Formats: sequence, structure tokens, C-alpha cells
Amino acid sequence: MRNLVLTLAAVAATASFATAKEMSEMDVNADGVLSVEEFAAGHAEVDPAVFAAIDANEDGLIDPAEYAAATDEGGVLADS
Ligand SMILES: [Ca+2]
Ligand SMILES: [Ca+2]
Repeated sequence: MRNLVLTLAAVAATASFATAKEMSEMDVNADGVLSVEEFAAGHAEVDPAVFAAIDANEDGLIDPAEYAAATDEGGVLADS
């Protein structure tokens, strides 16, 4: 039981320190933008509401400029 607890703690620590992924890693259909589905698959730990915060022009897709803004210092996906 103790080993299980330690394992779960390690997994949680890894998740909380995960850095933002490259867009190309998540862009499954390689169209250069991220759909809600692609974003959710790449950022399972991030609340889906964050997608709307990143999608500045509200076209339902995250383009490279929007993603860059989100991962820059002070952005919603910035590493703390
Ligand atoms: Ca895509
Ligand atoms: Ca957009």
C-alpha cells in the first residue's frame, strides 16, 4: 500500500511539473492549428475552459500565435 501511495505521489508530481507541449506534438492532423480535441488530448491536465481563454479570436482553433501567447511568460500555459 505504501508503494502505491508513493507511486501516485510521483505521478502527481510529474504531472504538475509538466511543461507545455510543442504544438506539433499535439497537431494530430498536421493542419497547423489545434482543435479542441487535439488540445484536450495534449493537455489532459488542463481544464477545457482554458481552450476558450487561449482562442483569442474565437474561431474554435488555437493557431501558433495564440499558442505562443499562452505559453509565454504570464500566459495561461506558462510554466510557473
Ligand atoms: Ca490540427
Ligand atoms: Ca483562434
